[in-house]
Amino acid sequence: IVPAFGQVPPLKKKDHYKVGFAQTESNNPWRLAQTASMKDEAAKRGDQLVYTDAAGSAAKQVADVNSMIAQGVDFIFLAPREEKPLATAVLNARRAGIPVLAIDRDLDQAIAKRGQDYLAFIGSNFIQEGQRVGDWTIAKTGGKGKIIELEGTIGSSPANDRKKGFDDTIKAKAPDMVILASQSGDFARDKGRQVAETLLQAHPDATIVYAHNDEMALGAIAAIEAAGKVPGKDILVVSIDGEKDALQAIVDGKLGCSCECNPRFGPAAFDILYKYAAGETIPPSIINPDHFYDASNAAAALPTAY
Ligand code: GYE
Repeated sequence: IVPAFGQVPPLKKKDHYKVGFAQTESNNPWRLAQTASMKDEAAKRGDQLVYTDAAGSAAKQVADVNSMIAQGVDFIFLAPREEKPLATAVLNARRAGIPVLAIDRDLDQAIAKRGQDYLAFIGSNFIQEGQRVGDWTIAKTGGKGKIIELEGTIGSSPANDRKKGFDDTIKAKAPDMVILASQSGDFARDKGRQVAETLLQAHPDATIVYAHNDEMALGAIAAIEAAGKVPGKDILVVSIDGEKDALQAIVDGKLGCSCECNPRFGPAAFDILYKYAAGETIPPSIINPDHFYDASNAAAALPTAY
């Protein structure tokens, strides 16, 4: 039975499921921790997991979702690389009668709607993450500084929202701060280093780097050091995620802060699947609480970091 448009497909109650997990890429510790958490949870519950890695390509990820549909999975966990192309893939799943849960990144609501075309989104409040880093930076600098912003993957919900949260906070609360330049480093360490290198050369007066994730912040720290400057002294670096390398960089004084964004989705994501099958109502947006790390607590968080 194909459900009417605007209705999430039902899920039969079973002990074990064949589920798909469409990962976006695997080139950093955050993604590896997320994949491990999903695989561990599937194994714990005795569910069969069809795992795909889109290797940083939205087109491949669309094909991955289509292949899961063809293989007749019961349910799809999707970590969508970009908001628009993957929203279209979600509509294919809905037409095939397969419920989808968006994990960690969300989809374009003009194309596919939470609670109608797909079951729900579970992840962080990215606007709030940007706001929290903005507030911390203003407090740390007394509201003064010239900022270089390293954006995440173009067209992804965390890049859009982390930019909005931070930029709006600076605009509203710190009239003496300016964002000199803002460019995508694709959430990757290498790309972050390259973009930071170019932007630091073009703007030698920069005093702050805001990166949308730790990988790019670590790339920026390398670029700052290569330029003969001292991260944490000449240039304050701030970011998001809370990876082990980033917590260590905070302990070492090179990174100012990192707002947590937890990658360990397995237990909560599978809970949602089983609750939905049991007939429970699933809220369309499920927001993970985030910790916040700086010099006051980074060392204590290191032992359990990824
Ligand atoms: O912050 C980043 C990863 O989508 C929330 O993607 C996630 C982000 C995370 O590549 O490091």
